[in-house]
Amino acid sequence: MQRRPFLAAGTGGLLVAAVAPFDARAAENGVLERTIHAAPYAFSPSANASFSTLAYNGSIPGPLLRVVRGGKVRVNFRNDAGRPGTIHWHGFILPNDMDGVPGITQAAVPNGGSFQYAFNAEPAGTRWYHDHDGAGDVRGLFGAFVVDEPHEEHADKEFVVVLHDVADMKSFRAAMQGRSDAPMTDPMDSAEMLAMRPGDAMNDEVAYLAHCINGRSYPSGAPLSVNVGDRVRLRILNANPTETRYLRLAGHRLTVTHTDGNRLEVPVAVDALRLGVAERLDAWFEVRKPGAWLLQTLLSTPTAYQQAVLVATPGMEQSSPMGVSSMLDGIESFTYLGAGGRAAALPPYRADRTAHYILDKDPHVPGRWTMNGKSWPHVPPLLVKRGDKVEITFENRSDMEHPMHLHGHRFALVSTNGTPFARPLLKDTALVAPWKGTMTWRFVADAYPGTWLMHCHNAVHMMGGMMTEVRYVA
Ligand SMILES: [Cu+2]
Repeated sequence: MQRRPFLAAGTGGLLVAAVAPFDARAAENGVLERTIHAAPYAFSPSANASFSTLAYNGSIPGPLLRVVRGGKVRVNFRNDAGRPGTIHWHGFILPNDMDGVPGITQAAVPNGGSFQYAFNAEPAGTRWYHDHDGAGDVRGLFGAFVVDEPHEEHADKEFVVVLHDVADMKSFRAAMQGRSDAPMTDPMDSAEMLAMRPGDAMNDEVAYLAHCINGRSYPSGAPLSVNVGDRVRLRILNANPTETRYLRLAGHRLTVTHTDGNRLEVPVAVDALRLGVAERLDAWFEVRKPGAWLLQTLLSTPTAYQQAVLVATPGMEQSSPMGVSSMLDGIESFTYLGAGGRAAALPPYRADRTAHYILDKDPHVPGRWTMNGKSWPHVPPLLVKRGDKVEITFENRSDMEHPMHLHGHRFALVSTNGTPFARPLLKDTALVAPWKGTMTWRFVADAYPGTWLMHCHNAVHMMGGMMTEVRYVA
């Protein structure tokens, strides 16, 4: 009998179907062999727009990679992008020398060069891959990567939804120097806008020339075709290099089951998703009647309509779709606390290593971003021994949020802004709120030994120095 466990979230129930243990036989013959070729590309998200940029295999996003958990991944990376490059496998737990960080885990692959990536696909979930050398990913060098759990609950339809925007590289460079004049485009009543204070200089925003879902600007792009009765799974990735995104599906609530590809203990139903840079959410909905609805991000810009895709039942593709308001007022958005639930206190934890990072911008050098007052490569690495229990806290003194990312591990997000969670979220990237926002991670250093980057995934902040290492020592 078909179970409908995700729907239980709306009524506060528990997940009905347990995940069956991993069946090694299912992955026995799972081998993913691909060539990923980085090269210049004329990107055309709609009929009247074309941008000279970079892409993997002639598409933005790059090809969707998919393999069953435990399967072997062999990627032949060929670089003809006209610049050095590497591929980072975001959210994967893999040997350090496969992590794709130039100058740390491998030499950058020069233009005309190649590199073989080989690792086992672990863990299951919605993951992605992107360039990690300079602003290659900002230009378009990224793609989604789904690692399937063999016995996960069945979806009638499943769509990968990649949010991305074409950056105005001139404004990107200006933002890097702290002298951009690009406006904020978050919803007017979003946490991002509400964090603005009088006199706050908006000199680190990037301007975006086109807004896309799966490489198309609405109304270009094929509808997501669904049938009445379908339970639909969306695997959503925010590949925008600097901006948090809010996403809604008109006429529907969305039930979030996974954060960064990792299953929530209890799914949570919301009106709007919120994804920081590089975050992923898996969200489900059920099609209850024929119709046409927009799946759309919320932006306060005249071109906001572009970041949408039609979801339609057969025969409804031409009808005028239901849309959404660009305001967040009165609706329920996804939050870490909403998914994790409030606890009275954190469970005791005997950390072998603790680290506290104050995130800020350098008051003296425009465009320089700091961790404990220092910028990459001068932030001291966090040294851990294999097996150490680690606790990391962040405190954000700046006026912008920071999507902090740890390579090669998953951490438990156990509290934000002083509130401990009843059910910690398993993640690889999480947003620290501005103006004294705080966040605590816990994890065991039981990944592959090596040097793992930990950095803000906002490309402007990362390239401006908000980056350090978690380094395994003997
Ligand atoms: Cu940041």
